[in-house]
Amino acid sequence: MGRKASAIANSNIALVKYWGKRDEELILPYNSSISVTLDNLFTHTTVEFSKYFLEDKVFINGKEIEKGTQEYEEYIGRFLRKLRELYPKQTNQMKAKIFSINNFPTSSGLASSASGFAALALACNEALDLNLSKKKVSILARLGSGSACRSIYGGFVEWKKGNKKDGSDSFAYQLAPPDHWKEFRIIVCITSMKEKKIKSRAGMKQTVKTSPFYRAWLETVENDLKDVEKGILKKDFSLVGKTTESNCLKMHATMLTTYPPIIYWNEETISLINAVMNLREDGKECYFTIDAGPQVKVLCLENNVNVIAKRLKWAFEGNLIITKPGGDAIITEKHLF
Ligand code: 2P0
Repeated sequence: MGRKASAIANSNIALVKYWGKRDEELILPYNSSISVTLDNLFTHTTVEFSKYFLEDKVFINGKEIEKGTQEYEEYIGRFLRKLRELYPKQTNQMKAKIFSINNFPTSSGLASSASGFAALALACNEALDLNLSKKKVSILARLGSGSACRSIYGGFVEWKKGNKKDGSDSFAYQLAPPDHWKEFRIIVCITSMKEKKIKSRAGMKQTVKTSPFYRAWLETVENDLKDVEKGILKKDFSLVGKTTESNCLKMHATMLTTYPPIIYWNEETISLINAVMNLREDGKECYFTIDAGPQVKVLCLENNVNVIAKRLKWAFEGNLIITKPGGDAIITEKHLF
C-alpha cells in the first residue's frame, strides 16, 4: 500500500545552460550545466498512490491536466510511465493522485517544470518508500524534465551530463550551499505572461537538428563550466557574471540559427539587455541571462540590488521579483488534499 506524501522544491536558473539532448527518452544532455536555485519561488506537490484509485489524476494550480493532451502525455504521463518501469513492485497496480501548485505564475517563463518534477520525484520517493539517495532522486527528477534534476539541491548546482548510455551518471550535485554566497541576488524581470509558442523540449530538438552553430556551442561550454565553477567557489562575481552572460548569448545564437528560427525575445527583452549594459557603464555591476522565453534575469550583488532594480523598472512594463540562492527540495507534512 502506498501513502500520501508532499514535497516543496525551488525553481532554478542556469548560469551555464542545458540546451540539447543526446538521448530524448532518458533526457540525457549533450553538455553539463550549472544553476542557482531560487529562494521562495517554488512548487508544492502532494502525491498519493492507491490501488483504490481507478486512474491517475493530475491537478496543477487547481486545473486538471487531462489525459491525451500534449501537456499530460509528454510530461507527467511520461514521468509516471518511467516511474512504473523503474519501480514495478512499489507501484504495482496503484494509480496516482497528484496535486501541485506553484507560488509563481506558471506561464511567467520561470521554470515550473524544474521545480515541478523535482517536487514530484521527491514526493514519490517518500510516498512509495523507494528509499532513494539524493543522487537517485535527482535522476528520477531528470526523467521528468532535465532541469528538474538541479532543483533537488539548493545553492549552486551542477548537472553532470554523464557518459553512460543508461543515464546512471547523469545527475546533479551541489557545488556550494546557499549561504556560501549570501550577497548573490537574482532579479527576475517578467516582460510577458503569454504562454511561449515553442516549448524548450521541441526547441532544443530542432536546434540540435538544424543549427550550424550547435557544434560551436558544445565546443565552448566546457570552458564556461570551468569558469563559472571557479567563480562560484572564489565568489568572483565578475567572472560568474561575464561567463553567464556570454553563455546565454551563445545559446540564443544557436536558437536564432535554427530552422525555422527560434526567437524567444520581445522588445522589452532587448530594452532590458540595454539597461543592464548601461548600468555596467555607470559602475553598477550586473549581468543578464535569458532562458527559453522573453524574461530577463539579472545577476547582481546585495549592495546595489535596489539601485539596479529601480533602473530596470524604468526599462520595461512588467513585474520584477528579487530573489537569492534558495535551499534544497524538502519533504513537508503540509498536504494539498
Ligand atoms: C536551462 N533550459 O539550463 C535551460 C536554458 C531552457 C534554457 O532547462 O525537455 O524544461 O524537460 O528536459 O528542462 C528548459 O528545459 O527541458 C531548460 P526538458 P527543460 O535551464
